[in-house]
Amino acid sequence: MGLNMVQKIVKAHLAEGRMTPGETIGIRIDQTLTQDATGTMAWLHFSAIGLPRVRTELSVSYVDHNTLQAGGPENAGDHLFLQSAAAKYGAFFSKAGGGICHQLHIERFAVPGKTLLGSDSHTPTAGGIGMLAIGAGGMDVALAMAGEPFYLRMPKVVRVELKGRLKPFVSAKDVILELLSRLSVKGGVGKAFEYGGPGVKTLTVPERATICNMGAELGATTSIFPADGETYRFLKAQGRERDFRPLSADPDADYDEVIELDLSGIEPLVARPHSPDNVKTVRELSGLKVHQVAIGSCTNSSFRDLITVARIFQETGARVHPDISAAISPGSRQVLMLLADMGLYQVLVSAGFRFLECACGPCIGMGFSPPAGGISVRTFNRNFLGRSGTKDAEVYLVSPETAAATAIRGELTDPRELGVAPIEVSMPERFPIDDSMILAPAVDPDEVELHMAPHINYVGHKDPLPKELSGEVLIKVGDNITTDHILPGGARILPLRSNIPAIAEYTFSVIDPAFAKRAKEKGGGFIVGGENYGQGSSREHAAIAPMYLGVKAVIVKSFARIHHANLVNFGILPLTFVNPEDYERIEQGDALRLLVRELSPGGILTLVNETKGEEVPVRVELDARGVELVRAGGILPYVREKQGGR
Ligand code: MIC
Ligand code: SF4
Repeated sequence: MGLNMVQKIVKAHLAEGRMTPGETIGIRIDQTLTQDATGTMAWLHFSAIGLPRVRTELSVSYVDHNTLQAGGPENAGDHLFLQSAAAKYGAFFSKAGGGICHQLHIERFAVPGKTLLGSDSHTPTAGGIGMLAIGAGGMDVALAMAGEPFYLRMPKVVRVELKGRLKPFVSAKDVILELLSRLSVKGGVGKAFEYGGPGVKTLTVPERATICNMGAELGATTSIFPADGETYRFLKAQGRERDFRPLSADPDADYDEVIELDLSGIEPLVARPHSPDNVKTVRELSGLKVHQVAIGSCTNSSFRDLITVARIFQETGARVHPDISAAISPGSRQVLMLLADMGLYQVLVSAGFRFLECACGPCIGMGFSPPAGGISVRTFNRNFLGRSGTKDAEVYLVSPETAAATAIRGELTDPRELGVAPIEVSMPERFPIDDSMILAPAVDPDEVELHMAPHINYVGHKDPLPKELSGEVLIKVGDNITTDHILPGGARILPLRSNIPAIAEYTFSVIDPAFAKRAKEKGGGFIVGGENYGQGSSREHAAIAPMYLGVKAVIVKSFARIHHANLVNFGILPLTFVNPEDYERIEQGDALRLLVRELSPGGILTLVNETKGEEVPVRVELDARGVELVRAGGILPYVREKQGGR
């Protein structure tokens, strides 16, 4: 039997385990990426592990999230720390304003057939070029930089068979929205999506990257496209043809599931508030009055996307509607330079667009927040409650084509209604290449001192697990709780990412502002939740902050992959209800007690609800390694002990 692409790459990198879906495997990591919002912790962890240099083929530390530097020294202080850590420990450093990590990585570093681990949930964007790219928490990335394998459950592999060709004004964003509408934000959990079929060659690398990017919203472990002639042309235009190696599935490869998608049948789609799978056709919602339009983010800020938007304005001769505030944050300076070289920057500026930095910006609530109750149409990947920085804003996710048409009309508009002739964006023979904002590591690491900005306050683990856990249910939440609910982003909170005691104050602040105070008063306790708990961002702060506040165990119906791994890394016991109905039998404020002396992988424990005088069976969601980690109080003491014991 032949192999699919995921199996091929996993097989070539397998350090431990068997490639059976659901089983824990350890894979060797070739490249890592970190970004500033998660990177400060990742590099603090790396420093705590105590190695002199990274052991990967390539590690890149990007600054793209916290670039607002609004009214305080934290952002800039973090940047200096990251720059010094990269220089000292042997990583490349991409300066603030250079671009969004995923866009830059695909342009300048990604290599087909290799593995990439990134401390950001959209790391699978590099699957667009044929990499096995996975998002993880900062600690897992720090360990990969230390040369440790990355542990995950071998995913089921889903083949998405693409047929036909997209109609004019329908694009990659609509493809992934179509999949989200079919499968939901839980539909990809435990799975990798592998794209194949005759439709693949009709999609350019940036379009493939858009699709892989939002595979994260399906909850998927990763997504991947073949590396073919189109990939070669892209790498050649980046001056990187030497990095090309072909990748495709064997003709007789086996899949756990097959989905067919006829590209020609897809129409412009929109995800309504507050979930990326809340999908309707643009036609159905056409006419919705809009306050702002934002174009950018790691999903849709490539040359292909911004040229398309510019051409729509050029062809129509239109300007941004007077009632709309419209902004563009280009994915990289290369994209910006290309627009300028083609005279299209001029077109967009004259049309009335506000140009923001080449960074994540509004996607993570760093600027351009909508007005109160405002409606914002964005080419981004997440529209979770409060993420834009405005608590009651309504965010709609669309393609660049739909965003352009909406900016022109002032209301949600199907781009086909503009009556513009189809737009073809061809790839330049050669992109404008300028790596001057990417700094190489220091030649002599000993010369470099870590710049510890005064606000940095590191907490990396807790005490070893006691024999019994007891305390109150501090909060009970429903299904699909995101890490944006647990630890929000935004201009006020993001600057605190390297200060755990300070950021912990904001735990659950969007849904329950009293949480942190209560947790501290009660000396910690339990969290109870529903399905897919912790979906979304990879931010390990959503585990570290609860750990700091004394959360002992999280009891839910099911976990999202990255958040689950983060809980384990910081010694919080992850439990699931054996009978999902038992969720109804526990309430906030109930006093719980749990004997954890007998902790075994997948074992069943009896949770005593002292308030109700009832008992509820719960499953230990840990493999053998996880049991060790939680017992030790997190992975840091475990790794230190392991290294010392060698
Ligand atoms: C996001 O899109 O939510 C982020 C911000 O990029 C996060 C990382 C973070 O919280 O720093 C992610 O996707 O992992
Ligand atoms: Fe940045 Fe937004 Fe992409 Fe996250 S989803 S990496 S915040 S652009």
